[in-house]
Amino acid sequence: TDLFQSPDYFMLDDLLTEEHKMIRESVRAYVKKEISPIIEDYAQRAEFPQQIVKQMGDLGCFGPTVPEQYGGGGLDYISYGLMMQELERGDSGVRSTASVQGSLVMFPIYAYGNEEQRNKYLPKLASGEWLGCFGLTEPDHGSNPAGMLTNIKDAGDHVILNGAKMWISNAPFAQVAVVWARNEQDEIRGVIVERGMEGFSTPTTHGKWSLRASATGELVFDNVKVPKENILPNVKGLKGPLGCLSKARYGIAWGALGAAMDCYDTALRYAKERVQFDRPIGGFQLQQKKLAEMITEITKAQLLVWRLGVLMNEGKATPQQISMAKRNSCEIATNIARDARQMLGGMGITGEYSIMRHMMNLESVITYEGTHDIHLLITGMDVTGLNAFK
Ligand code: TGC
Ligand code: FAD
Repeated sequence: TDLFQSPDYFMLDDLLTEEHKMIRESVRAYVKKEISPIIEDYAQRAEFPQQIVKQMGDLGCFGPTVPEQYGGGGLDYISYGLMMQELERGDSGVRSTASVQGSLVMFPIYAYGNEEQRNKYLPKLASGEWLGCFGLTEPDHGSNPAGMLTNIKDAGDHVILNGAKMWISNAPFAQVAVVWARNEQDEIRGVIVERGMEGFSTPTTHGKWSLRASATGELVFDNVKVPKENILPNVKGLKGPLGCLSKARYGIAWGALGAAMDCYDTALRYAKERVQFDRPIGGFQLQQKKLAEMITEITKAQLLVWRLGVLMNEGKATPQQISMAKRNSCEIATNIARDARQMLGGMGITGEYSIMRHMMNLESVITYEGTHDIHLLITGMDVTGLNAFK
């Protein structure tokens, strides 16, 4: 086929079912047809391609692990991982849109919501009719969300929401926001805020050099009256938002590999074609070292995320394992993108090739959903039993 090459050095396809491979092919074909031809242009213009929301909904990229009765895919975690891998092969911002919608908006409504909330929101989010966003980070509380200031106060049949969230993916276009706020009992609660509620605004964040094709914004709450029926009843405390992050970080562990694969494929093809000193640059040992290390790291990471997917399916994956995989994939993908970019020489800095865009995008991916440092400290705490945060 003329679809993208998929590095598979250790025949990992043998570990996938026919259904997994079909899902991967369909998302790969979608990316090839609808994303790759347009994405560079949108990124250059720093514009969000709004049409992808409905397209990804139709394809089943939103909430693939949510049960079918709510519009989800009823699929396993390997399927979800493969979808994220293929979307991020196109662009990390496209994968971001899907991560937020599925893991950070649909998952909490499914896992912590009641039946009315599930029925009201999930089918419209799954189909892409509505776009959602997730508000945890605040201007003064990023890595340490436990310190959040955004708050709700009881006012009879509703609560009054005040505060602000920052760096929120999808915010400028979202109809629905899952927002984490502190109540008067000092508990962190999830509330569903809808566009149009008085006092709620979503100013766009401009000037990003990364994830330019993804819309980022603030969420500002100025005495917003939120009906009590919009509070997620079944979770209290930071484990609510952190539980969502576990699902999204898992998807990113697969997704960042997609970006790495695209950089590797591009550099490999270029190295075989580009002639300097009368031979293809791929014949030089220095370039071979880069390519050999890329495929080695991709292969190791593929095994790690596949195993993590099996543990997720069995309900045995720990947040610490997810942190390690997210961190490792981001680490290798950023290194691969940088090396691949150098292999293309001057061409590597242009939009003719996807590498520079991936490289810049990955600076967000290595920062959001917990920074590289935070994930390292989670592993450090796990192996030593000593908490470096407190
Ligand atoms: P800590 O005391 O460790 O934990 C509080 C409670 O939460 C539980 N827990 C988890 N549960 C599920 N999954 C996880 N990953 C969990 N991690 C912790 C924990 O067991 C405890 O439960 P309980 O029952 O005892 O109350 O909390 P801490 O305040 O010490 O925080 C630790 C730390 C630093 C690891 C945490 O704050 C953290 O992960 N910080 C990073 C913040 C972060 O990742 N923000 C992401 C914002 S969202 C985003 O970036 C979206 S980008 C999406 C896109 O565009 O793709
Ligand atoms: P800070 O927490 O201020 O960290 C600054 C530096 O200090 C980092 O290097 C960090 O590693 C380091 N540091 C912090 N604490 C420690 C420590 N204890 N030990 C050692 N080093 C430490 N958030 C959402 O809620 N929803 C979203 O949809 C969302 N989308 C995003 C999209 C983009 C494009 C970006 C860039 C961010 C997004 N975020 C989102 C926010 C993201 O999760 C935060 O940026 C991230 O958690 C880090 O917080 P911060 O930016 O405040 O950095």
